[in-house]
Amino acid sequence: MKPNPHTTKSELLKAYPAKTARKRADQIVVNEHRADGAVPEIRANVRTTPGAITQRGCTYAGCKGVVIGPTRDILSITHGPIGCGFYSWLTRRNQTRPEGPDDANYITYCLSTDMQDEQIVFGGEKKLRAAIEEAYAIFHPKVIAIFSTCPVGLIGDDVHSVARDMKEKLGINVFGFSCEGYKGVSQSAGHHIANNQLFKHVVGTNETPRPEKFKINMLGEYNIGGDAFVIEDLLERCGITLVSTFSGNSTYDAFANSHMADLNAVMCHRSINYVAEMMEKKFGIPWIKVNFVGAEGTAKSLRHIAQYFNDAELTERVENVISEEMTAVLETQFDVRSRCEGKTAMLFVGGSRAHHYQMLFAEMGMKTVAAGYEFSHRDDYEGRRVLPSVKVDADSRSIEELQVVADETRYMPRRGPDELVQLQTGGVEIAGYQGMMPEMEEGALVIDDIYHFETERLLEIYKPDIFCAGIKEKYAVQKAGIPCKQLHSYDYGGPYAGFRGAINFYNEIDRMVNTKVFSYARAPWEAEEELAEEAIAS
Ligand code: CFM
Repeated sequence: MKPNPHTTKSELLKAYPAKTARKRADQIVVNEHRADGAVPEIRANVRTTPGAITQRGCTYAGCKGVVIGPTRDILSITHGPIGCGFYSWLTRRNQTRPEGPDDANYITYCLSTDMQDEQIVFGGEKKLRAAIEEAYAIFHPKVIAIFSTCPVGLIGDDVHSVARDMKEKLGINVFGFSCEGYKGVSQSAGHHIANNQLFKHVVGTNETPRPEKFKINMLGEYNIGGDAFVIEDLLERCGITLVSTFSGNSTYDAFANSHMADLNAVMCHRSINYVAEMMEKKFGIPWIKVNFVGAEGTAKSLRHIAQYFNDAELTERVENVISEEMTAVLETQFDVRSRCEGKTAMLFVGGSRAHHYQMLFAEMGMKTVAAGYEFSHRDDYEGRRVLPSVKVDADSRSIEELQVVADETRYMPRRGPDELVQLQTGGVEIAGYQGMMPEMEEGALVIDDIYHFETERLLEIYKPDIFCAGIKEKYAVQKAGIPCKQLHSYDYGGPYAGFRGAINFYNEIDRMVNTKVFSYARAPWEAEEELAEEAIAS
């Protein structure tokens, strides 16, 4: 029998003390669409209850690991105890492809100031200066970024003044991030801080003109498992120039030159919408939401880019690429549907994939019965139309909101107001994102920042055919007899973006949901019980 989402919600809440349950109730929502298309309000981007096991990461992780980390030629130095650097070293599967042996690639390195008790007591700026000089002498990078960990904020080291001095002394770009782990309620704060500094210190600092006709930036695509390579290939075949990607397979110079593009295509809205908004204000570059996860989403995104440029030849090339790819996609879809149709999935991951990957499951005939983000905001759940009513609390207020105005000489609206209206009527939404909930089924459970206790209860109640999360959840889920697909790192798989990626995903999920291996698994104590029963019986 299909579990009732309302009863499930009360079941989850009844384990908590009254006050916690009251607050938590607003973060666990049954998706019910109203006639005007609106969805229920969800509480999001708030502190995790102390004592709960959350899936979330910290602000430093969102800044250093997520947004800046994938850029190969920015030399990143973690200012703090060695653990923060070490545990953020190569743990995200962002791939990069240097253009030749001389192209800088620092991703494989882990640089840290290795703060000790002495620095905690007497300050760490001296050690930071020395570290920057040492790193410069070894690598001669064109840019150095400094990332603050919790103790840096607690003792009051001024990484920004160190960066300014070093910039002058070394003659290269050096800038710092006040991305102390505790700065926000999750890694989401780190995204915002990274966006701000990239915008202040990098975007628009390289004026090399770009002669190409159809120039875009891809925002919020981080090349996990090679996704960006697939997208790059598709765009190239369509004749669309990728000026920069924020920040999968990216370089510093591409960011610096990114204001030369005529369109920003936003993939992960949560992590990078700030750069999109600021580039629109300062340079006049419109942005649209795209989604290259799922064959249908990929086709739609390519078509929207073509509509934006409104060029017959481009449109024809895009249509050709789509039809070249779709034959193989449909063949695999047909095949996997025979085994996967009607199976159920749960997705609890990050700030955009819990939405995007539902499309891939739908293409396989699978149903998403519950989903949620770790750290997204209400607009990622309910759509940007709720933005005016989002309450800004003290935690969000501590993150700088840059005041951006049109650039005196470089502001150039890429499309006139009439053209923008025309695009909207043609189905290309400018600066819009509908969010996850409007696209989810009626009665599906939506849970923000899911706590581990709730994960275990959901598995018992719903027994989904697959659960998607990360490494921290994986083995607990599999011990419950349910396969777990990591949607952060893709386990060892991928790419899953684009048409080719969709085929990869269909095949892997088909294999996972149809394997019998988990039903054979016995915990040692279960085996002992069985032996004891057998002994009694004989
Ligand atoms: Fe954006 Fe990401 Fe995600 Fe994210 Fe992330 Fe990631 Fe993610 Mo892990 S930027 S919000 S902070 S799509 S690292 S590539 S998989 S939680 S859903």
